[in-house]
Amino acid sequence: MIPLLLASWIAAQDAAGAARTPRENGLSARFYLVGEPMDKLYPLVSGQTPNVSEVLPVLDLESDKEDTAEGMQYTFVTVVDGFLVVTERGRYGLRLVSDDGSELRLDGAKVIDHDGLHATKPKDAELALEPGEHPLLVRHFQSYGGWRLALQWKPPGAAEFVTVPQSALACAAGIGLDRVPLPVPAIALWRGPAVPQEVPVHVGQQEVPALP
Ligand SMILES: [Ca+2]
Repeated sequence: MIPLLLASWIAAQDAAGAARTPRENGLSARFYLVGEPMDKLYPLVSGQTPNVSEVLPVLDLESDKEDTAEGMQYTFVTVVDGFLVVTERGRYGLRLVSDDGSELRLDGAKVIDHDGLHATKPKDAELALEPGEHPLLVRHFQSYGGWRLALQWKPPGAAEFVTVPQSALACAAGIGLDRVPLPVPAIALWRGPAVPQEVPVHVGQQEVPALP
């Protein structure tokens, strides 16, 4: 009984949220020039302006064919967020392909931990998903050499992983408009002994509390 009530409440909240914030298909991506080597994902000190902010139709970036982060390709942090839009209940394979490290959070939980310095390689998870919008956050860092960041999935019944299509991605409408001229001062990473903050999640122009 309680799970049913909880599911109804969550569905109502989802519906209310969808009504409040206009959506467009795609994901919000923000790139932050770092200017120093990194060996893992570090939280960003909050309140910093990204060097590039745009809405991507799909997440399938590669250094050799993308100029999204041109001029800052050596060391940068990428934050991508929005929603995974599921129309069919079932078990979904999710895959992050990255160079260097990355992680995927879905519905507030870290579902793929692909952190650390590494060349392009995949890491997978399999989740049971209900229909609806699932808040999604991808963090990524690039520290020299080539770079890559892609989000793929294997919906129920599919045989292979494919790039998550634009129709299954959503973000708040009208947020991919900032483009800050380079060069700008390098951003600050949090290197304190504890991690008191996380990368803020942007939904529209609103900065919402960090995910657990
Ligand atoms: Ca690299």
